[in-house]
Amino acid sequence: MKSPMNIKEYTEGILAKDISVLSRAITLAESSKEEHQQISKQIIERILSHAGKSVRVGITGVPGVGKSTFIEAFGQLLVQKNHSVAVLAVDPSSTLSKGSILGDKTRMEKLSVQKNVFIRPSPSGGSLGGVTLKTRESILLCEAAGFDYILIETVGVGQSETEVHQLTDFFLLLMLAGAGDELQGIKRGIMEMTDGIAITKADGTNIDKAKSARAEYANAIHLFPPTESGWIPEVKTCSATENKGIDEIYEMIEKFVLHAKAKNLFEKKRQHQNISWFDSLVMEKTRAHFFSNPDFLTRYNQAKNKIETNQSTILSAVDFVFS
Ligand SMILES: Nc1nc2c(ncn2[C@@H]2O[C@H](COP(=O)(O)OP(=O)(O)O)[C@@H](O)[C@H]2O)c(=O)[nH]1
Ligand SMILES: [Mg+2]
Repeated sequence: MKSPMNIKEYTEGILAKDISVLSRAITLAESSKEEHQQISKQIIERILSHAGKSVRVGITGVPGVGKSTFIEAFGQLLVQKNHSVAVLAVDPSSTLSKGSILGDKTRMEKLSVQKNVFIRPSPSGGSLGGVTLKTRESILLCEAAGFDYILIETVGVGQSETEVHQLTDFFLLLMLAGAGDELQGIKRGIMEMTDGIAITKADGTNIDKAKSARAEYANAIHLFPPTESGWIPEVKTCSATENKGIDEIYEMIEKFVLHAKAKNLFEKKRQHQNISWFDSLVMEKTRAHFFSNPDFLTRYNQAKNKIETNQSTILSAVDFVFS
């Protein structure tokens, strides 16, 4: 057991970029124990004014597309460019297959031993919404520690992207070049959220396929209305294992950052993000508030029972719960 630290020690440790303190603070933030949450809240209150300066890159795509391998290569490029890098993973499925944490660690072997790099696997347990709340806090803690870039790996399962998108500055979608209809299976919503697309594994016999996929996506992107910011998403190909095209993706993100800064977009986005943070906290509290009320719980259970025994329609059962 490590000796307990007080709030001041936590705060100072984080601001001094002490990785082990940062790591412990994230563990507190992820904990569902009330006492841990209390300490965590106080830490976050204190570091908040130091957060908000990193470039947050969300990296999404179906399992196996190469997210972790891409982060290994991209992270090393960032380090070469003298940036410090924090990597957070948001993968609710990893609670099911505990192996994925191990998988990511081996996939980020070289990156994980670099100075100025911090890699944090997915928080385990909890709902998707819960995971996002925790991820937001982890991001803030990493920002306060002064990381230039925060890379957030999220598995492509629909809901989590939307939530992670809310937390990031640049949303990168990784895609595989498929043999069939390139656009099959891609949810329009995700395409609309992306700031950039990279076709992965553009190496060996896959190069031509990757190039034509790139052309197809580049065309598809023009079918979407331009984003509010005026940024037009770019499509690239890359090979993380051969370290090709990674620098072009870095340039794309840097270009985006310049564009966003010139238009004050970061500030606007952070404001927007704060409101959505506020909203999710209020929602969590509202939920907790209702479910800790015995009368409410009784009506809730009665209503469920009425539905099960066909004594009530769903809609009137809902009315009953709030009656
Ligand atoms: N040929 C090739 N294989 C890759 C590349 N990137 C990843 N892979 C392989 O694809 C598999 C899945 O990669 P991983 O990074 O774990 O994907 P994730 O699930 O999206 O994080 C692994 O076997 C990788 O070695 C690449 O650039 N080229
Ligand atoms: Mg992965």
